[in-house]
Amino acid sequence: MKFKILSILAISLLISCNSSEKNKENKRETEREEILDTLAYQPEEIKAEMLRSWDAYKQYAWGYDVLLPLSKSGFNWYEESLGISPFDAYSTLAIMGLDKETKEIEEYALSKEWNQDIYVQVFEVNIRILGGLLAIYDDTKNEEILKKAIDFGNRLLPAFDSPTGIPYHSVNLKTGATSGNLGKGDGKVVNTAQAATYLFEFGILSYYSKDPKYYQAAKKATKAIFERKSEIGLPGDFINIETGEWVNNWSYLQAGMDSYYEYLFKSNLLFPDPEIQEIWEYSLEKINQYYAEEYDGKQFYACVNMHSGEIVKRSMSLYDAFFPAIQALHGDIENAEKNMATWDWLWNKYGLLPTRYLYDVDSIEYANSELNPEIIESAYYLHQITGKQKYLNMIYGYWKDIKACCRNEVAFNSIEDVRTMKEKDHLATYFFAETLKYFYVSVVDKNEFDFNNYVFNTEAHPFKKSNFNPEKSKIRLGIN
Ligand code: DMJ
Repeated sequence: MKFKILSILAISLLISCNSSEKNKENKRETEREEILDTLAYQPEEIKAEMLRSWDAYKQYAWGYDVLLPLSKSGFNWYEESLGISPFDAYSTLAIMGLDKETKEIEEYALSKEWNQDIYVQVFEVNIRILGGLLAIYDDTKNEEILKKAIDFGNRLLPAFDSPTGIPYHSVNLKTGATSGNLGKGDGKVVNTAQAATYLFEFGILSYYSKDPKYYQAAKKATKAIFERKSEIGLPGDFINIETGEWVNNWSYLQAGMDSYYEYLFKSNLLFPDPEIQEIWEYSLEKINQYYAEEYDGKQFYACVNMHSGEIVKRSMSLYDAFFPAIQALHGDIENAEKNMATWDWLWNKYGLLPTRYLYDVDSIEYANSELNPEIIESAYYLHQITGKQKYLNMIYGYWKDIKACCRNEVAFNSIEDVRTMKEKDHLATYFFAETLKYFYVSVVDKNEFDFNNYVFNTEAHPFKKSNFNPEKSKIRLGIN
């Protein structure tokens, strides 16, 4: 009897906890609906916040890679600074028409020498520094900047000199020596995103330098991943670049694989390549067949075994929130909207996205949140493509929440734990490149920035489609 009473008590406690959780979520949503009018922001506000944060970087961290906004100091990724933040900030400042600041960065980029005796992560510097340099060139057409981009690209190329054509994890900018020693396993292992997120920047570099070698190296690496797909057509998540063998057999959309898929699609928008187009179509079909699942009435994209397709983990990392944008641009509005609804639900549950959440057990795996842009990016694409006000409303809500939890005396900071909103002394470089850019272009007039005219790299550096002539692309990139 005692046991029965205890069980009833436990069950009712569980029900009441669940329903109070649900009530909390519903309340947040209702609140958001009710105060939407007061949430709308103007582009000037984002511009002012960009300037304020940029000034803080200049004042406290100039010369360093990133700003530490709480201790008001700077931090470097490696033993020597690469000075990354300015490369990421340029294209956002340019869209905002902040000419004095962009001129300063252009001069800074011209003064930069890359002959540094340090090993840098090929993936990260490609999307941020090479992507940033190319965005400066695209905007200014300053040939000296193009020379800097070519010089930087040439310093990355030795990394691709491997038995498979997949780049080593890192390369020494001065000597061209490669090192896999920051990777997993035996030190020659990279994840799929590190292996094959180069088509876009290397394609632009080939186009402007008129030398196909960059695009061809990127394409070889991409095909090396695709050709090693499993018997059911899925790539794995970690590969040995020398043997070409998978060292892990999971497959997913999350960080570690995300931008491999992103570039299969996006590079075609600038440089149509039938081979890559075919790989993308094939891969999308597999994503929908194996990763996608409806769970508890929502659309999720799970981690699966690359050989059997069986679900191995039901999780979502905030990076995979980029995917509704891709689905929408590809034309799969139905799945894009379902997927976006899931991300918005998770944001509303915590008031920010945790880095990783396990949706089957309703639990956070990694609770930090680093001002990442992906959910804003997807809401922006969906608003542009469907014209539905609800997506702009989501963006208004995200801005309100970020201001409430992350705005500090000098700029913005990351969060250690979304459950407590404990602050973290870090401002990632992509906050300048992506997060503030997406907030800005979501509300700015079409005359100032027209979504339809641009394709963004994975770091949100925008490239004008009309700058790239398809016929010239074929010759300059060596596309058959
Ligand atoms: C960015 O550096 C890039 O978008 C990258 O592809 C993964 N995500 C981070 C920001 O979250």
